[in-house]
Amino acid sequence: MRSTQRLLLSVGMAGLLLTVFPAGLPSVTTMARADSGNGSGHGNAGAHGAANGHANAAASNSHGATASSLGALNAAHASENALANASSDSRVGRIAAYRDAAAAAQTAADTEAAIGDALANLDSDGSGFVDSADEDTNQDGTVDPGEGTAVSDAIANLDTNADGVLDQTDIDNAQAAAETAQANADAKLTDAANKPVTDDVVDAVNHLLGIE
Ligand SMILES: [Ca+2]
Ligand SMILES: [Ca+2]
Repeated sequence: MRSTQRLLLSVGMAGLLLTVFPAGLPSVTTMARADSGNGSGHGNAGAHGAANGHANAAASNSHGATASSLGALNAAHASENALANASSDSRVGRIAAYRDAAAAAQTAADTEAAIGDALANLDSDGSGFVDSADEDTNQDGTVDPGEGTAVSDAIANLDTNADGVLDQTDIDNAQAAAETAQANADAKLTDAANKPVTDDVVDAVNHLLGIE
């Protein structure tokens, strides 16, 4: 849905640009670069300035951070294409690196939560941990065909130390991994920013990048 919003915004900007440049529609990449430049600059005149101002106002209204407080992070307005292809040294490239790191952090947090869910829901024999014995989900002494696949899948996907058991050690490992991944994402965002990264700024950038 966020991608759709960004696409609609891009289409709207393209329409405005088209009225100014009827001879040719600027490429998406050109628009993104212009957008990026506007993020750290002032006073762009004409249709582009109006379009960007509108986008910034929308971000500000719904997420508390002003375009000014975002500073260079206004480049998060960049198109998907620009994010995917930007040089890693560029502002948009650094923001793309943050987006990737944030996604990894979310995956790590999801893994930690999934291990907790497995311990809460898949411990069929009440041992306090999940292992192959829990595949006999009704504990009748027989693992029937199709029985216990949730258990075996969980062990296959979530066993952080590959000992065949899901237990507190796996939660601890996953928590540490999630914290490391989040710290990495935080560092990437700081690296992309040129102003203080407040919670409102994080929210606004995440909104622009489709991260929730
Ligand atoms: Ca068990
Ligand atoms: Ca384990």
